[in-house]
Amino acid sequence: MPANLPPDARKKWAEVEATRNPRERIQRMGEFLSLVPKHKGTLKLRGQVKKQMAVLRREIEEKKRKKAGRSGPKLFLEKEGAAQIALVGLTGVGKSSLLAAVTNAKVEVSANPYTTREPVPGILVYEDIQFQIIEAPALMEGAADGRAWGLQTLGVARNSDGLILMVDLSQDAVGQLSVVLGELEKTRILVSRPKGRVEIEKKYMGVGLRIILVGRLVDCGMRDVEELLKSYRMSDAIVKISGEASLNDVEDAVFESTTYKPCVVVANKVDLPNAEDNLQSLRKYVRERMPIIAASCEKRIGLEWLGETLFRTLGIIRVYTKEPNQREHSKKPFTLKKGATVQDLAKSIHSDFRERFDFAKVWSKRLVFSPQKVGSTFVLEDGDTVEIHVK
Ligand SMILES: Nc1nc2c(ncn2[C@@H]2O[C@H](COP(=O)(O)OP(=O)(O)OP(=O)(O)O)[C@@H](O)[C@H]2O)c(=O)[nH]1
Ligand SMILES: [Mg+2]
Repeated sequence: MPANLPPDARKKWAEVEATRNPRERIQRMGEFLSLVPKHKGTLKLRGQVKKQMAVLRREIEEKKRKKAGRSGPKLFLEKEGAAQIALVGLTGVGKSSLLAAVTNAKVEVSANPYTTREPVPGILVYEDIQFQIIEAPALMEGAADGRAWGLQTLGVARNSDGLILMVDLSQDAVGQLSVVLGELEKTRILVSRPKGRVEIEKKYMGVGLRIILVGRLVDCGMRDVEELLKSYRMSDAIVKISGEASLNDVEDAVFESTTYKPCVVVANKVDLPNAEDNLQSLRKYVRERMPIIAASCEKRIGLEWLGETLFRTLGIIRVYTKEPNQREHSKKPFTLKKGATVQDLAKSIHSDFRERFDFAKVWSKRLVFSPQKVGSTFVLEDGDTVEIHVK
């Protein structure tokens, strides 16, 4: 069920959206909350907005501290490489040990709990691409309710392209994973692909509302979607709905509250006693939901699978480009999402390319003849080489 907010609350949310200044945004969010009726149907929504307010407050604090010359914990780290992966788990499971083993990062490994107190990035090289892995300070029960640095860690997770969920096999791994999943769920970070997906891309005034439906609305029609968005004063946006989506999913997208992250589980300390039993229980608990890598950071077991598993789970492809007058393609690939087209590639090379696009030539093992002349809607695959011709 959508939260069914009164019109003045919806109008207020439009004001929140239009406000960039963090302090004013918090103020408007507070005003918004006072207009939201307090019943069960709005519980999740209220929680989500309060969390956003808490994150903004931290951002303000951080800025103040920076001005005063003291450095505090960073909220977000600049993305590097093909994807940013947040490494999360309870304390002592071996997050720093993993970072030290597979990336270039210098981190402190210690048997003392809560050693890592702020996000630490490192680069993992997989074939010809790189993943940025960020060790986030340990999660604990209550993190989503603001305990310790919990919201900061969940913020890092939300901002990432995917997650490594780490557990310690010498302990109750299922229990650890369920705490982590519980905290993620409370902040509406999904770890399994939702049936439907709603993306709202806000546009400038005058563009109008364009709804692209590549799937099915389960409990409403296009009209309802339009009305809902208009009630939030969203009149200029491109809305993409794929799979099976409900009106509630559309409203969630307005608040950008639900997000899906592909996950890989790293079950560490496989060298310790009881690890086999705990691994078996973990496999039963996780089933097909996400891949599990049984590893030992200390004994260097299983770590060689991490790059490939991340690559597969994130669903990315590498595409090489070639200049029309050159023989060799680029050494460094572009990384795109599976299903990306020649046009997506063109866009990521240069914003101009989209309009100036004429045709492309594609070299690929899967084609009977290479190169093949293709149009902008041609779907690319991992390993393809593309030569783009512009008008
Ligand atoms: N036996 C064994 N011990 C490990 C392994 N990996 C890490 N450890 C130990 O586990 C302890 C915690 O490791 P860290 O890497 O600091 O754990 P963390 O998850 O970063 O912990 P915090 O940052 O403190 O939350 C250290 O004493 C490590 O030596 C492993 O594969 N096997
Ligand atoms: Mg650590």
